[in-house]
Amino acid sequence: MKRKTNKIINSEKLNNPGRRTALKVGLASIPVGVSVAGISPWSLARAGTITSPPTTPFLESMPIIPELPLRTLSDPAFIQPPTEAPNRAINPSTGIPYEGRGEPHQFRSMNPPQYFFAQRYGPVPAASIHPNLQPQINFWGANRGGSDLTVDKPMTPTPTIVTRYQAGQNTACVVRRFNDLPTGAASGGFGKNQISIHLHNFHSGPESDGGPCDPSLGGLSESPATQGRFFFPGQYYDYYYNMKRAGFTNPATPDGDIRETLGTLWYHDHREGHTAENVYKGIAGFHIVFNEYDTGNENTGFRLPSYPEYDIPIIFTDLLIDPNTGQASFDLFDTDGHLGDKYLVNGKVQPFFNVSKRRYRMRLLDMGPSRFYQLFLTNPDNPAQSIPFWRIGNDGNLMAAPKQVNSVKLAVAERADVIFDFNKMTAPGGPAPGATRLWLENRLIQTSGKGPDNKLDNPAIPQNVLVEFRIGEVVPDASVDPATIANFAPITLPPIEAPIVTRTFNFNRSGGQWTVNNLPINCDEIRFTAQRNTTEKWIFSNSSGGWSHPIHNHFVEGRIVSRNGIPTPTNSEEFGRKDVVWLGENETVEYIVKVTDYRGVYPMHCHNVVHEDHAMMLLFAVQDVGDTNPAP
Ligand SMILES: [Cu+2]
Repeated sequence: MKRKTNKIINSEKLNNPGRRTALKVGLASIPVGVSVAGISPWSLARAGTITSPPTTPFLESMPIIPELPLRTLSDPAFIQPPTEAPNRAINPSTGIPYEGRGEPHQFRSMNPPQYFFAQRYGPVPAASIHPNLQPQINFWGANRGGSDLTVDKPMTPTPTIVTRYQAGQNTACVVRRFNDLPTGAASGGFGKNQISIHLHNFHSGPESDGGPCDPSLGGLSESPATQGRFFFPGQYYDYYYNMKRAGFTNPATPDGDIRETLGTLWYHDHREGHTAENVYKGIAGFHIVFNEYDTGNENTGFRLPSYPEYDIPIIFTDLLIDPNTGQASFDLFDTDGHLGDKYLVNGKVQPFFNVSKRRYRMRLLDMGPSRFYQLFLTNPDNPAQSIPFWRIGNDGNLMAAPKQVNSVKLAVAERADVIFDFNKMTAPGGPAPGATRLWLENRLIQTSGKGPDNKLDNPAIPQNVLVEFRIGEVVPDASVDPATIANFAPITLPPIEAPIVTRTFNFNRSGGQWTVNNLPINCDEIRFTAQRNTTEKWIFSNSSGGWSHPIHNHFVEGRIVSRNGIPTPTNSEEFGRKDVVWLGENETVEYIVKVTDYRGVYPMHCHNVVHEDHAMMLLFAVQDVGDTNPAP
């Protein structure tokens, strides 16, 4: 079958050049700091050509990310009431539709929204990320929903959203997101003020998924009159989350299948072609879902450490600071991937964090853009110690049972829920007796955006540290020791059903671009259609040497059933549900998914967001009738 040429994507890319191939010859002779073609010199600084200014670690405390408050419908944010159909009436003060959404909320009448949140996306006021660095003036973020950005200021990471599954109850919510980003070119030379906010791994209808684009909703059109997926300055977009597990349309399970329970999610911009820039600018935050068993209260259910005191979301990225400007720089022309040399952790460079001698749940998230991590706890005063801890979650899921580990590996977008028991670790007979501080450090060496070097650095090198935990006194702890948790039943693994279709996806490089089966994203093309309520086997393959790709598909998570022909061992951290697959060089992974409930268009892509933007992504659909295309 002949494939359509995508004229839109080509002109889009030329208007905001992201192609290294087209321009690298010309750029090579241009010194850093000289503006070309209207592109800020900041955006030209590249890892290897500059080094961030020196910083002294552990000068400031790691911030706790604030929670997004609930609002009532009488709040000014809801002067235009939330509606099932998108509000496409023209706002007389902007001349464009009030709402950017292009489709109605699916299945909303089954669970009408009960809880309402608002957020306004805008520029973050000059933000101190470290006392040795200049305040950052090019960050974007979201506020806590107030209508006055000078009072309720946008922040990054964006506020944590907390919602809940509750069987037998309707806990559905709407998150109204306003785009208050500035019009015109983005400050700093990178970023696109048209946004689409994806709730990573939630079982959402396509209209609330925050996808990159959709052929039926304007493809890549930049006209607010036709575009229905990303929304523009002056518009809002209502995201509806029914807070039901997958399977809720099955009359036998109106609350969904409890085995499909999700917990540690995150949300971020997903605008086609500009995701890396917008996430690097700061549009990323946590969305945590509690439930009847993982309650957020250490006195009930599984008795995991209580939120928010002892359940700490931690999001990290790596920044490159241009010493000439003092600002975070992003190289639009390096499509290998972006690497920084400063770890930014909850918005601060290499902070410390005061903890007590008790158990903490920490939710670790690699927000990219391109770095892979292998995280260890290290006693800087005795680096030879090996300090095990407990992993209880992988991506959005509790694992089958807690697992004691010495490290966790994270590709971009992957999460790990861990339990650090600072009392037991530092007690006599523990792995770090008497330790007064521990470092959370990344020992995985990575020297280019292509992927990690598959080598570990030595322990206790200060620049590898994300955060220093400073250990205080013993305090009461009602949580249970993970060693005593045999499993997380009834949240267990669903059975793997026989696939009706097998499809192969080769993540490779073709024509100077990142591709899936040799094709870059085309926002006007759906590459395959899965049949609703059936199971498929997807084979992810990476035959291009030297590259690693974290593969993510929206809408449904899956099970990694084999890696390089070897069935996933039951004691593997990968033995469970996953929404990101770390696809290393020359690897092949078999992944099983079952698509349920919603109909519509979703993407599959590499979550090295630079690869994603250039353009390792495809669109697929879920409908009542599917196809059997084996190599979409
Ligand atoms: Cu990739």
